[in-house]
Amino acid sequence: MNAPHRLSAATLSLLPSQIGRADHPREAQAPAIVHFGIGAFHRAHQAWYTDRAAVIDGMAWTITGVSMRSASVADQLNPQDGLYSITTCSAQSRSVEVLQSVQTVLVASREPDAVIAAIASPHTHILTFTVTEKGYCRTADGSIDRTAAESGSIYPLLEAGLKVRAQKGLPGLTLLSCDNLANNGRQLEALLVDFVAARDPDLAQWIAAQCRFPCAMVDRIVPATTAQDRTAAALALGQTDEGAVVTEPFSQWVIEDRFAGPRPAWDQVGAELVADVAPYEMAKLRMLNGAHSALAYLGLARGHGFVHEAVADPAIRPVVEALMRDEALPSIIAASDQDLSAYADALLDRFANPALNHRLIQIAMDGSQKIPQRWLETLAHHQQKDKACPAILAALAAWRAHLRGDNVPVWGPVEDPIADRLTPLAQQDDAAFARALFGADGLFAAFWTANAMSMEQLMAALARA
Ligand code: CS2
Repeated sequence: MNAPHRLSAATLSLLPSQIGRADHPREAQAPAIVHFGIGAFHRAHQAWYTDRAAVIDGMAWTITGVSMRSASVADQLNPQDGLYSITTCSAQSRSVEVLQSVQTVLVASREPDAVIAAIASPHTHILTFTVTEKGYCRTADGSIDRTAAESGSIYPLLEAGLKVRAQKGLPGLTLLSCDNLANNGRQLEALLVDFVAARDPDLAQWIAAQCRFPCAMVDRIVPATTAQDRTAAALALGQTDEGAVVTEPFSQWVIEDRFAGPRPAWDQVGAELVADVAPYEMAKLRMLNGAHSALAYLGLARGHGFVHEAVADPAIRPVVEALMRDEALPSIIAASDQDLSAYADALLDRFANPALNHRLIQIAMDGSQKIPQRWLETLAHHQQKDKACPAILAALAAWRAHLRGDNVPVWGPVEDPIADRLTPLAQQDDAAFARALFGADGLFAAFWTANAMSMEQLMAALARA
């Protein structure tokens, strides 16, 4: 096909009329958000809410995106003046809109001073984060891993930028974590304050007193964009779009109402501002993400590539249903407006979306960082009541097979920051593997230490996988 123009501010007026876009000016002096980890998820979630809020605010907040290492998103979006399309699709519908909330993308590894200046800018009020679980640089017990934090992480940048603010007498910022961690805001606060305190106790005190770290539950399924998705976007736009993202119609953002200063009118475009995020966050991590990880490892083992294929497999679906309904659900104390059984129904429908092509191998990545909050906290909860969790144990056994390398011939190397420790353990016999991870001194003992009964059940599950 022939798509001569590349999407940009200059070609915006050439877009076909059916392409949605919020009408808003992009002002240089606009209040700003600096976002760390500008992958597809941020572009289809927080940036989408921010774009929509511009109409309500009558003033467009702008986003400066930061990639920590790779220049690929900068190369996609900067030549397009930050513009990109999002295609929302289900079996029944498909719509395309162009978003304008991202202004520019910086690459921290090559221009750290520009990132520090963005944090220190008087126009900046909010820092948001989707740096993935491993981006928080936590040790197995949840404290800061200084070696990881010193090598190309968010922490030195935050420290330097906030130091300039403190020195100039500028107000503190809201640091809003949008990653799938339990209690994500408090974790970020504790990790950052701890990181800074070792070198600059005064600054650590300033951060604790002047900045706010709300917790948030974020939800939208956003698969990694493929070449095919870009071709489809170009067809719809009549222009090429290297930054295109594809997502589902559903989106949810529940944010703890705890800001240091102003924020976009996110609450008027669908986000929920609440006093306590914990029940929403727990339901999302244990039910949605817990089911996702189970689909990934059980699905790959049975030769599936996508979430919608795995959830349709009669050998897998009952396990995933049991994981959500019988194991995760009863471990959660729901908020008054939450119906967790309806939530499970809705999740099964979302997983079945045939238009998304959400890759299981994408979800299987970084299991060591995800499994504690997705499965192990549920196991620990039920163990106290001597209740067995056969579905989670079956999923754990499938994870072990993945770590052992069973899926490598088809899906390539195991991607996990501690794969070099986990793979040799997974290759040992069942008992040695189980003890090394979940025994009294196990790698994951801080989240779940299996008692004698659970150990026996885990061994049976491992023998079956
Ligand atoms: C997924 C999540 O990749 C994964 O581990 O479970 O990215 C999931 O798609 C999102 O959290 C949905 O909101």
